[in-house]
Amino acid sequence: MNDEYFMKRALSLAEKGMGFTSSNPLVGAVIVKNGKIIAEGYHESYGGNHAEINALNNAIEDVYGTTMYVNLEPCSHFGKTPPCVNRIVKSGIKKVVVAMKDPNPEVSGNGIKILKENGIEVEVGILKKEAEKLNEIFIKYIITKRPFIIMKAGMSLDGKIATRTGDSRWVTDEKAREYGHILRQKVSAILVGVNTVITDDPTLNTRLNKIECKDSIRIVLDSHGRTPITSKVLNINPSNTIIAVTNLAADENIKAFKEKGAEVIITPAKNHKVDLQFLIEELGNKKIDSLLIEGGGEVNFSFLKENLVDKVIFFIAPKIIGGKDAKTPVEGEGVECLEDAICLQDVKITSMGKNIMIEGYLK
Ligand code: AOF
Ligand code: ZN
Repeated sequence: MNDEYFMKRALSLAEKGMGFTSSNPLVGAVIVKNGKIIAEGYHESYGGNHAEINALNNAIEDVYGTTMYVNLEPCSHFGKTPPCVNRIVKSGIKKVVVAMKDPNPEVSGNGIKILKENGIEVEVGILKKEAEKLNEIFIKYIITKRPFIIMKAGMSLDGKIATRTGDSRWVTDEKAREYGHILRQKVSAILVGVNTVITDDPTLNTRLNKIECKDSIRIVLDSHGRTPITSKVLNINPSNTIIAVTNLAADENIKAFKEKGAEVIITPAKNHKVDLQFLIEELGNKKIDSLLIEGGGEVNFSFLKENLVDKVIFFIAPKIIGGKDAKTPVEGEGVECLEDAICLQDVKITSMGKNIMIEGYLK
């Protein structure tokens, strides 16, 4: 059993907090004595104990002289809880192995510095890449105060998200759809266009069998305030819904949305549409650290055009739908030349049941 083994354990503990810690990071910690884990802990929910404190509290033996593995640099600031480094120093832990430095400007190296000043050996960088991936949302949000934006789409082999008549249930298979719900669990908010609400009337809730679910905030892009008053987003848990309109929307519609219990964000109109930059900034101010864009094609293209997307996840099903009028995942006007095509980086391809998942990042 080596450093990587124990850090892997810290990372998988961290993952258990997924969906419950935002806008804070996912953090796990293990304490090792003579090659054996004697304590584990993770950050379970926003505002709660940090992982290091939970691990120390859970120790079944004296932690004096032991090594702690934690996927994020221990904090050095007074936030909602006192600094973890104080507790670590007091506990007599001899060595701390950290996967990555904390990007939070309030910590950013200071935690490591304090540990070292107190004679604790610190090693940084074990499974750094994995740790950064696990906390990609936190890293973007803590630095920019803007949400990490994931665009998700499921399409047929010939690139359609529905038939020409609009039949879209289901293009991808069950496994891919279940992964879609894991993504919903991971983010603070899910965004769709008003046309999706009008045609599909989705609930946009999270449905997972094995784990406890939380429902993300639902955001409808609705420039002219056309969301039907009878729609599910306005009638099932409406306080979890934000309707983003422009100042072109009728006052009585805005009033009706609010009376239903939804929140309304009014943005300036940009070419008769919601000003996405304005909206994203507003969502960041509301501590929404992550957003899953669930299309359609016009909405997807608008986000890409504005350079707002951080990560793209597409599922491809081995089915051929055909039809020049069948919708595709990215519409709008598209790019003119191939050299202007939006290219993904760090691409990962995974088989999922009969489907393929392709994910990658945008600069
Ligand atoms: C967490 N959980 O396990 C660790 C964190 O506002 P606070 O006091 O909860 O502090 C949040 C900051 O603490 C967070 O941005 C990160 O920099 C640091 N570490 N946070 O929520 C944890 N270890
Ligand atoms: Zn802490």
